Amino acid sequence: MKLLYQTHSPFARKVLVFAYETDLAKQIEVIHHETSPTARNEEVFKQNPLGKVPVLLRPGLTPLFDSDVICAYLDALHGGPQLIPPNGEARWQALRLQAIAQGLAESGNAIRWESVRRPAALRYPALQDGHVHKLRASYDWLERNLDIDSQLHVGHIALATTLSWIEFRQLPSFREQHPSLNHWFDEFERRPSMRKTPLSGETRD
Ligand SMILES: N[C@@H](CCC(=O)N[C@@H](CS)C(=O)NCC(=O)O)C(=O)O
Repeated sequence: MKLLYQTHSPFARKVLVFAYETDLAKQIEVIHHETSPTARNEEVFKQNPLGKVPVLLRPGLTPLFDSDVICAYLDALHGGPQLIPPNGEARWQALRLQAIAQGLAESGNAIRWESVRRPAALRYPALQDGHVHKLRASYDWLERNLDIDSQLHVGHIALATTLSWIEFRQLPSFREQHPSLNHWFDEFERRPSMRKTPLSGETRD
């Protein structure tokens, strides 16, 4: 399999960390692509009409996107413990945490558009403020609700890769007043799957 990837994408890294955690990474060739809505990447558009990474290319089968779908597919390929719990309340907790992580990455990206990516004359401070508020509210929510003691699941992977990217991009920090979240994240970053997938590079718009 091939993974259309980006070394500075939290969504792409989520898939690769998931692949390491499920021992599938050795079956995946990682191919870096730069993507931006203002800089069309033909190779990515050929596989995903949204022009976004990650995309998983499977021999003889259709391409898969986005990161949620690819993780669900990978979870069906390995023989270890499921990282997306198949049923019960554990399933909804894992998927809900994944949803928060996805939303954090999307809001972080919106903040970057309003602070560094969009030309200065086109920025809208109220929109940036609104997304900063979502980050701060989510950090508070995570401090109260993160299931730090449950078995590893997709939500943990999505959250750790997103928080790592938030620090990498120097977005509003989760470090202040969230001791439990901090401790959990620092521990998670020590996992080999995280160490093997460092973030690097700059967005090209
Ligand atoms: N919901 C998607 C989001 C993917 C995404 O936004 N990828 C970014 C890289 S971080 C991208 O390729 N953006 C290009 C664009 O928006 O045109 C997922 O979870 O995979």
